[in-house]
Parts: sequence; C-alpha cells; structure tokens
Amino acid sequence: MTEETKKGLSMTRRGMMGATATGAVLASAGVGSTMLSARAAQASGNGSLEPGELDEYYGFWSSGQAGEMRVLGVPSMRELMRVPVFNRCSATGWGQTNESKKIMTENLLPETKAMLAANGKDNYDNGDLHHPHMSFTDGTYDGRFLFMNDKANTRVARVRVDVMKCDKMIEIPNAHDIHGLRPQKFPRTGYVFANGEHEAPLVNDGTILDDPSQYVNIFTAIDGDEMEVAWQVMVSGNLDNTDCDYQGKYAFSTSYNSEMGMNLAEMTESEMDHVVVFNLKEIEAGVAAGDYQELNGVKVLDGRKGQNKNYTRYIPIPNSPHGVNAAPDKKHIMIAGKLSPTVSVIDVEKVDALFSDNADERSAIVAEPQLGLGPLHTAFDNKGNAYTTLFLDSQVVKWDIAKAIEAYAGKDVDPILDKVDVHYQPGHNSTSMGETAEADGKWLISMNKFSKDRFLNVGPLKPENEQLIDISGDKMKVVHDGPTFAEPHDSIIVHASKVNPSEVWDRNDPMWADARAQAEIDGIDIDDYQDTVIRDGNKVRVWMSSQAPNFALESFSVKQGDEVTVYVTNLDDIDDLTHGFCMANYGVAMEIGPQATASVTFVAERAGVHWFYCQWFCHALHMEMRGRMFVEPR
Ligand code: K7E
Ligand code: CUA
Repeated sequence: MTEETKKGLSMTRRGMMGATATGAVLASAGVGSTMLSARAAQASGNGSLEPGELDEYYGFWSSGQAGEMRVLGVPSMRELMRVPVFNRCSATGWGQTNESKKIMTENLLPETKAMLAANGKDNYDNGDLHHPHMSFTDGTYDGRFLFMNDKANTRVARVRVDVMKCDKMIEIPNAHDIHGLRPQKFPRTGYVFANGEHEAPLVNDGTILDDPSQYVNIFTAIDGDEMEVAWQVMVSGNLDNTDCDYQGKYAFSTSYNSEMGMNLAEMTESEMDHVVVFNLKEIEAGVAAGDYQELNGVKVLDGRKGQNKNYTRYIPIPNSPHGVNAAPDKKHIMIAGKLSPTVSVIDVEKVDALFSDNADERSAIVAEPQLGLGPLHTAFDNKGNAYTTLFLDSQVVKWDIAKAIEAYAGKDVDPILDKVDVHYQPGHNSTSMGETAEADGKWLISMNKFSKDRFLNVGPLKPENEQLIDISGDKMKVVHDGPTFAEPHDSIIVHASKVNPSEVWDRNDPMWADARAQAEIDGIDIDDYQDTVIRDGNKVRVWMSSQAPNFALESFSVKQGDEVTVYVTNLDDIDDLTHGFCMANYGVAMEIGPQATASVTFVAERAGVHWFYCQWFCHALHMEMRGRMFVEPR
C-alpha cells in the first residue's frame, strides 16, 4: 500500500467517524443494530441509514423484463441481492449449471420443448417477472417462499426464502401469458392464483383465428407446496391482476377487456368492464363432482359469463380496471379503475349474496371514490387509509376508506386526505407489511415508470424511479429517489423478523440431489471428497472440492469431444466464503456457496491447455485459485 493510499484511507475513515457520531454514541451505549437502524431512520426522517446499520425491512422486487427477483433493504433502498429466476446469470451460472437447468426445464410442456429445440435451444432465455409475493399463514407472511409470474412465457416460479434461490418453476398449460399472481392469505398458501392475461381458443391448435366467441381466458390455482396446477377456470374477458380475501373464500381478478376485442378500439369500447369473483369452495366442489374437462392434464371448469354456475360472478366495474388489493381490515377489496378516475371498493361480506341469492353484482360495491386520473394500484396503512397510484396525474393519493363508504352512501364527506407528486407515472405501490393483516403504516414505495430528469443522464434508456415515502404522519413525504433498471412492476415490504435465511448451505440440501445420486453411483462420499476423475465412455465426471485458496485438482485431462461434467463442492463453512468455477474460453462459470455443491456440463471441443479459475473473490490468494484442463486432441 502506498503512503498516499494509506493517507486517503485514514482520511476517509476520519471523515466517516465525524458523520456517524450519533451512531457511534448509540452503539457504545449498547443499542442493538436493528433498533439503531429504526431509530436512525426515524431520527433523520429520510430513510437513510449509517454505514453498517441494518434495514428494518426486506423489500422483494420484481424486475419485469429483466426476469430476476431483487432484494432491497427498506428504508435505505440499498440493493442487497439479485436472485436469478427467469433470466440467465453470468455470475451464478443460473441457466447453465445442471442444478438450475433442471429447475428451469423439468416442467416445460412437450410442445414448448419441441418449439425450443426447433430454435436450437433447450430453454427460454428471457422472462417478464411482474409480481413477487410471499407465502402466507393466517393472513400474514410466513417466510417460507416467494412466488412470482413470468408474463412472457407463461410460467410461475418459487424462490426458497431460506437460501434465496429459485427451487421450482412450472409452465402453466392452457393459459396464455401469466400476469396477475397472488398467494392465498388464509388459512395458508395453499393456492397461488395466477391470471392468464391474453385470451386464445381453448384448444389452440391453429384451427380458430377470427371467432372471438371461441376465445377464452384461464384462471389457474397452483398448489404452492407441490408447485402443480390444482385446477383452472375458463372465464370471459381477459384477466389482469388478482388478489384474494382473508377468509379463504374468494379470489378476485380484474378484466380490462370484457369486450373480448382484438384491437385497441374494440378493447376499450364499453364503459364497464368487470371483476371476476372466483368462489373457491364451489370450484372445489365442481372438481370433486367431475364437472370439468381435462386438457393437457389439467382439470378445467367452465366459469364463463352466462354459464350460470356458482364458480364465478362478474361485477361490473368502470373502465378497464387494473389493480386488485385486499385491505388489511380483511373486509374490503380495492379495484383500481385505470381509465376511470375511480377505485371501486368491494365488501367481501356482500359477495356471499351474489352467489347464494343471485343478488345484483353491483350490490357488493360499497364505495367508488373519484381519486384522480389513472388509478392503478392501492396500498394500505394500519389506520384505515388507502394509498392509490395515479399514473396520469403522477401522484399518490391518500384516502380514508370509511369516509369513501360514507360518501357513497350519500353523506357529504371528502375521503381524500392528501396527494403527493411522484416522479413520474407510478404503477404499483407497496407499503410496509401492507398486503397483510399486519400493515404497519410506516413506509410506502411508489414504483414510477419514468425517471426523466431525476438522475444524471445515462443515454436514451433511463432507469425507473422508485420513491420512498414516509407515511407515518398525516402528510405523505417523499424522502428518497431509488433508480432501478428495467422494469420493476411490483414489490413487497416485509418486516425483517419474518425472513430468516441461512448463513451457509446445509450439506443435505435437495438442490444438488442429482449430484448426490451420481456420487453414490461413482462411489464418492459427496460430503468428504477431494478429487476424482471418473471416465464413463466419452463422459468424464470431474469431482473436485474447493477450499480457499485451492481447488483440490491442480489439473485434469480429457479427450477432445468428451462430455465433461465438473462437480465442485465448497468445503468452506464460513459465512460469505463463496467460490466460483470458471472454465476460460468455454463459456462456463458458476457460483458455489459455502457448503454447496454445483455442477456444469460441457463438451471439451477445444484442444490444449485451458485454465479454470475461481471467479468469486474469496481469499488473499484468490488469483492463485486456479487449475488446468488438458484436452488431448483427437
Ligand atoms: Cu400494474 Cu404487470 Cu402489476 Cu405493472 S402490472 S404496473
Ligand atoms: Cu475461491 Cu476465489
């Protein structure tokens, strides 16, 4: 280290000490870091934390067309992790390791595999992840799983919260382009509800094009434990967003195209679209009674308009409704009007009568406040207030649910409490614990589609802007701008006490069950091996452990054209000691977390000496953590 660098470091450190004087005093007084973070955030009133302080909440973020899930700290808005799901990841080898490939491809439909193969692929490369939501037990987050949709390729994935890795991915048959997704809130998840957004002929084999009467849309209930489709319901009109009640009775999906139009003019023709209400008990009874057709191995019930079955009801809503959000009062469901300046409030207790007495569907609506232009999504605090994003007005509006109900009943009250400008054009918003019965009314994130002038210009493609808003007082206060890359739609803010990931992997983790089975065949103790090379015809299996700063194998030899599988086990059991394996000039790289096993397979087509190296900085001698693959020419 040069003298200058040393000076620079010590100066920086002094500068920082000055800035964190308050933090230092609190810390020396023995205040725990979680309390400290909460206090610091509150004291400064702007969500910023001092270096080393921990956030009070985890934020789980979608990334839209980037295809991954992101983890942020709230209120600091620091990005903590990116979890690859529907995308490929150069750093972790997601989409390339045998373990991730299996998860991504094992549940693809046969026709998808054939289509991919015809395009020279064995997997999708892209995804469009809109809605990440945590599993529930009794109306609040239970820290088991996160579920998320892929609008681009009609998939639903699950992320294990204990290791923050995707462990299941399924393609949904019969449906087209999964958009809205929510886990059942009560009694537990249970079902994961998923909306097929785009309508198509039920049997989509190329015989029907211009006959919209034969187009249907598909609502899917997935068993979140097994990650298998439980049942599907055919509906009229496309399906946008979805949410469910706190009784475990109903799910609600918005439909922006009740007209079943195929172009913009047709799709926006009528003033009223609808929300489809799904009656879970009736649907389950229908399944039990055999009232379904089986299509691609799935039980599909008919809940279309005019079928007069008790599976669905259609509540008319103005106009192209978008967001669906269940309030923490366990009673009200907010439907954002999008092209209508209103939010329609459904009282779940009045929904029973729609099914039992065939009551007029609009009788379940108990409020419809005019809030502003372009209402898209609604979030909640713990004081009976709702917060709705206004896309066209570039605002978030705070309104009183009880007053909106009084106003609808004819009383002269204004439910609107406050409006705040956001920058610009918000889509989703989310509040701390706001989609659970434990909403706490502290923070709101407004997820804005445009940042325009809010940041240094980075060229024609700009980041989104996600603003942190303090909602603890009467007036909303924007306290932080958070630029993010394309294009988070949705987020949830989960109290840190609900999330308990492991520090290192458990050696018995099912993630590498296939490697474990292969090790058994090869006569290797997968928990305690160093290095072995097994030749099996033209297949070569290279078993190698890693421990900073060494791979157990300095070199191994194969023949040109061999199919080589390299299994690496990271024997280090210290937290944060991740190794990598990169085979240079072979396009091969992967992450191996502490105590994990990972594997990758490639054909050794390039003769000569090739270095493999650890691409995850792990040790002072990290650069030296390398070895050679020697490929003998044919
Ligand atoms: Cu409103 Cu895909 Cu959730 Cu975006 S959806 S905003
Ligand atoms: Cu191991 Cu870097």
